[in-house]
Amino acid sequence: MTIDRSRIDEENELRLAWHESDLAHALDVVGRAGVDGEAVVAEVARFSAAAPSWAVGTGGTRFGRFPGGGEPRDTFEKIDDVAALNALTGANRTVSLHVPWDDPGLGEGAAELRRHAAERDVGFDAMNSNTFQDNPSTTRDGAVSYKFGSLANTDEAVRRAAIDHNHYVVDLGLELGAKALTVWLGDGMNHPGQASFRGQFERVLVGLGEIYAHLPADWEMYTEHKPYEPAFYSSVNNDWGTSLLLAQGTGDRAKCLVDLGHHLPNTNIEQVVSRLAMVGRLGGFHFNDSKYGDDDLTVGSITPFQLFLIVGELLEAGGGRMPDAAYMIDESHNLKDPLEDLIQATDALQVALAQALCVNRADLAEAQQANDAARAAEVLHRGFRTDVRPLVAEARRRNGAALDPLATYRAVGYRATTIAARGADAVATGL
Ligand code: LRH
Ligand code: MN
Repeated sequence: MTIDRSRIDEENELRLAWHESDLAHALDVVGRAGVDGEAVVAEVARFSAAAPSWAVGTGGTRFGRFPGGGEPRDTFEKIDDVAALNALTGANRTVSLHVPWDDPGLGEGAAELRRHAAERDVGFDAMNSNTFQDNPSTTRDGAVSYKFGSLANTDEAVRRAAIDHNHYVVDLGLELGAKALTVWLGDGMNHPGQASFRGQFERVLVGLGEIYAHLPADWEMYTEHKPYEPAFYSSVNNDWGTSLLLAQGTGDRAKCLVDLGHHLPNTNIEQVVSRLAMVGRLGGFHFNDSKYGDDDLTVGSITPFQLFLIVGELLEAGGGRMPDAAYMIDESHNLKDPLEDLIQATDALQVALAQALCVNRADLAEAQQANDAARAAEVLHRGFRTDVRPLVAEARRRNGAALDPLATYRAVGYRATTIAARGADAVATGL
């Protein structure tokens, strides 16, 4: 199941004349701000964000889940959908797997999945382990439970099982061609006094050390912080400070992953990004958006200015280009068609990048040096308020993708074909 690229070309053909006049105008507008529009298009075309395997199906909450049908029934079909997504956006070239939700098994299983993905030009991004749910393949068939945590658990047998699971995820990722492991822990407390803050931290640090020791030399490991949920009094890796302590205490190739939804209200996330980049420990991102908690909503749908500022800090860290890091999307699609949501999330990232690239960095630095806050704001907002959509569409077109991916997704009727092939009641594994 893939998207016929000639259909994408046909849809682009319908829009080409408008696009070319819009593009000429956009290049002229940014040129007058001293910004090289062609360089913006090129840098946007270079960008890619991994699709989360756990979000190509419908997500839900504890109050309900409303699958839309035609969802991928296994990891092979999840990769088919990521390939279709990438054909439309040109900017989702990899998938991030979550084990055991995705587990082809070592050996022939992994080799078959790797072939399947390669045939569809989809690579494997950071692998995700899962020691926040009890699953026979991670709990020694129920011999242990993660109810009271995994790496932070006071029970050595539980910690051992969690470390072994992460070793397995690394071994699987190695066979698939991945180059990183993300460790997010649900470990924490629900009740004051339930455990020792220091004890939990020290046990996690030891566990991460044992996982890190198993990493191939060219791999990185990401610690993902989160203030609460599923623990509702404290999480062991609760914020960027703790995540940085864990990464620095584990090894040079241990870095911090910033999930935008894992910050308490009003946290200055762009400053967190600046700090982690400054000390060389910014490993990756889980992009999404939120209004209240870890809502996992569409990237840029609630706080697009914050996203623009975060990307601005990345360009600052990368000398005007996006620094090498694991850019990934982490969303839960409760209402929209998962692929339509991922198309809009990717577009929001491409737009934020183009807007941040349209900020004249020299003018901004000059205004900052002169403590001219009003001018600094003018320079910044000029970038944010530039209509960069033609530049983003051109970047997609140059990647052989769709000028208008959502309209093209609907025009080619991909979801109807998956419902026909997989069934209206086909539901994906995941959250
Ligand atoms: C935790 C999290 C983590 C994943 C999970 C699917 O909230 O962000 O990155 O393992 O979502
Ligand atoms: Mn995440």
